Amino acid sequence: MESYSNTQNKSETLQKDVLLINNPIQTSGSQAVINALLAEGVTTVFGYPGGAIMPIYDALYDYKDQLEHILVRHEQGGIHAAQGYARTSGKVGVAFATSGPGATNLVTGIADAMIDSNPIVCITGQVFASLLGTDAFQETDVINITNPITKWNYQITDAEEINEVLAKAFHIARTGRPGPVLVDITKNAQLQLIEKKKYEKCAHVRSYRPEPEIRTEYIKAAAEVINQAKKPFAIIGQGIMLGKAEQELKDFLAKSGIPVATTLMGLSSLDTDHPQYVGLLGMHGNYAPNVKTNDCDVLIAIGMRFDDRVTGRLDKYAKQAKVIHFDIDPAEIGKNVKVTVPVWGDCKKTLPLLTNLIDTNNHSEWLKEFRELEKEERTEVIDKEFHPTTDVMSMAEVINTLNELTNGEAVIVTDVGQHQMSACRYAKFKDSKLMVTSGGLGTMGFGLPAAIGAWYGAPEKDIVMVCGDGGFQMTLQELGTIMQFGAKVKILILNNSFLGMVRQWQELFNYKRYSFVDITSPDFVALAKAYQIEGQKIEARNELKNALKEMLEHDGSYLLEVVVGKENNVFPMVEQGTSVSEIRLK
Ligand SMILES: Cc1ncc(C[n+]2csc(CCOP(=O)(O)OP(=O)(O)O)c2C)c(N)n1
Repeated sequence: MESYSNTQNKSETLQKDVLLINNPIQTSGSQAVINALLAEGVTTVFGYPGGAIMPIYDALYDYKDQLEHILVRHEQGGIHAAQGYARTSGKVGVAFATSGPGATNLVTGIADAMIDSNPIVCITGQVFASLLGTDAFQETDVINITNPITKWNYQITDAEEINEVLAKAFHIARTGRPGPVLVDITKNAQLQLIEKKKYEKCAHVRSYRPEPEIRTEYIKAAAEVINQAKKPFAIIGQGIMLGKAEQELKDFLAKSGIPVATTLMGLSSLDTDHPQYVGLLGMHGNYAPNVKTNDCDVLIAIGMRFDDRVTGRLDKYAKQAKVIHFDIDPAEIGKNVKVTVPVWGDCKKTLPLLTNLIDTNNHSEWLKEFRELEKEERTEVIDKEFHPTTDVMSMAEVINTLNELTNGEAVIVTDVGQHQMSACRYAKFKDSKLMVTSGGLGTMGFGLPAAIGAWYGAPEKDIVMVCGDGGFQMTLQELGTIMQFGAKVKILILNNSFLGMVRQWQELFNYKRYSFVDITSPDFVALAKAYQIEGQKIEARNELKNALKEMLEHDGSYLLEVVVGKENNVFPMVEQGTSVSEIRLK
């Protein structure tokens, strides 16, 4: 613990804070922080205290009823939980951490939130302003560390800035293309007494334009291209959900009759049983949408960013097609793929404008071409995975059985690896915001804490966290958070006793030289029990359905470990360096 030599006398501070609660004139910086959060409608914060953020925690003490604080077991867990919360609730997730190691423990989650466009506000404590730059105890330059991985960050050294900066932070995190913002507050600013001022929400920041101006001439151009297309294909990303444009998408699809696929991050923006839905794009996505990307004449990309896992080899990506790209972030348009018609703007506004201008159409013959390829994937891959001839279970059959029980209504949270690809390929979704996964960064250890946050964001839903035996061991300490606060998370560990995804690559590309991918695990069920969480382990197929049922019906968190094939691979696969139409079925 740091020395208090730089702080005021402890009991003096305490007395002052107690007096401040009902003081109509004065407030402390810390209380201003709490007031700002309440004014922004924050109800849940995920965090971990420490010396440099103690005044904020002290102020929080008096607001326990209005502001729920979930004490995670590691700051990385705190930010992943805030991400999960943001993803299922559509609101800004908030994470607290202390200076130094607390702040650096947030870094992975901040990078993850940045690349996956999660609206997050991180508040970190910092050493006294007078000590900045002196290598003070637990001092780290979190502003420079997080500069490239935040949408905006700022260090407050004077409490007078708190209202304005936090208002700006929430505005920037949630508007335009959402992202993480970090506000670092020195301890003197937290303790500083200031005059009470009304908190004004921010609606505008100079030189920050969250929404580019909509250019109707480009929407007209897009409509013309679509109206002439014989084989148009829509590919959608998370932008649909971030823009709350699910209905606008459905209207566009209904009128246009165009087949549609999603990216990993776009999963659940559309019912997986939608008649025009043709599957998942990307390295382990479905066969038809990958192949047809290189066959369509018009590619309509909406709220997605042509990630390399989606495009495969860029110089062989959709070269035959005219590309129309809808995005709120102009920097994404033309970044990876040359665009014929750029449509800047919020797709909630641009999509209806487009729908008005397009002809009513029916592309049933073109859709049939997707369905033909789908049949191939079904016989070559899916049927074999759903009904293996071996005794040992496949990941796919576990997810398929889960679908029968959840009916596409559960939130599926994943960790990273083969199980993630399997869950994303096979999970069914009937509603929006039901898929929570680490897409852009691929962060192992994301699953468990994100699932905790997902439950706080949507406590009325079943939260099923699908995880590998490797990734679970990265953040399993968050079982303690579940135990203490009672989040209801169904933990489904698909145990192949390997770091499966890396093993798959070593098998396919490194001549089966399995270099350090063999991983032993503890007794997961006993571990869960140590945290007062019920669970069981199964190995036999005939136990699967009942075990999943028991897990789902259990009132509270539950851990189910399913032993799956050690050397099963996830197919199809677009090998790195190959084109999407060269996707391998086996
Ligand atoms: C923090 C982090 N470290 C390393 C990796 C590289 N990596 C990707 S998948 C994977 C294996 C995951 O193994 P497991 O959690 O058992 O899941 P499986 O692939 O077997 O389903 C690894 C090591 C990563 N994505 N994230």
